Amino acid sequence: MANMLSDETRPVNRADEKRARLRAGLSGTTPVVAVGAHDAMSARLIEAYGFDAVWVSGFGVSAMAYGLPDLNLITMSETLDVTRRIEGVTDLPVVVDCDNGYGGLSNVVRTAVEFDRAGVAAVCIEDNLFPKRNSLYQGQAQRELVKTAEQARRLRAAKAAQESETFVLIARVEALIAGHGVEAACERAVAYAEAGADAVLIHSKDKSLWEIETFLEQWHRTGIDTPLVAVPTLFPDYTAAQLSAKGFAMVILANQPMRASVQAMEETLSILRAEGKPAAADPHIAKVDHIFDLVHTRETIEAEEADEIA
Ligand code: SPV
Ligand code: MG
Repeated sequence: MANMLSDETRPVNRADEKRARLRAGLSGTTPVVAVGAHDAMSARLIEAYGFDAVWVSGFGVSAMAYGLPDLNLITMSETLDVTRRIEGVTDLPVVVDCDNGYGGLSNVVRTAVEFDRAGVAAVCIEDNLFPKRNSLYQGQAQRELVKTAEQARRLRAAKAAQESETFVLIARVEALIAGHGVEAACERAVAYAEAGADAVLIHSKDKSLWEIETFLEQWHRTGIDTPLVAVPTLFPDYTAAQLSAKGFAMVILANQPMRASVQAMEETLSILRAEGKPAAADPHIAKVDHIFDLVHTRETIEAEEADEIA
């Protein structure tokens, strides 16, 4: 009977509602703050602490779920697998870092289609050539980008292929990270916006914010109103409100929960190693009951045992 309902009375499905919330945030005046999750528990905690969206971090999933470096080693289906677990436990819009879409044009298209079908709010596709290198890595690494026109063609094809109207495609510009300069970065941002990207993520490692400020000057002169996204890992003193005032619609705090988890585990393991008994670690770690609560253990048991047939 659902198809007999008018648009006004048809229930909005969960994916559409989350996408609508993300889109409203991107076009609103207060910034959407997304935080990086690497698993379902980190996503639950991000929601519990009142953030607006979950960023499924490629770095986080590679390192935490697979113990691997962020070098395009995890596949689309492995990312989708972790994403489904995250999507299933949070009411926040989920924005998935799909690296470079795992290959060429057809891989980018398939990535958009599969994540759209999985009900996530958004994917982010970057212009690093396969195999990508994590943008924060400071060591020697070749950083090559897909040619601008080819990346625009891939993004256009992905937008044409998505099956829902509301799915959000974020195009990520790596030109500043790869050392191509502000002008090249702006050219790419314009090309990706014109290809139909719903938002543009401009990544930078410049702590002084000179690159970002200069990019923003050039970008604002184009008059294009596609929302901009920032990842301030390496300019961490700017608040989301300050970045919003500069023109960013969304701010991604990409990896702090992963780094918190690693530090907490290392501190606990070193205490256990030194003291040899669990009591030494107990004051520093979450209570077992807190974990039970976070995953709704009591409610699940009650539902399972309600009206049990004797
Ligand atoms: C990630 O979280 O995987 C990102 C952000 O892509 S960064 O590591 O800064 O490139
Ligand atoms: Mg990434």
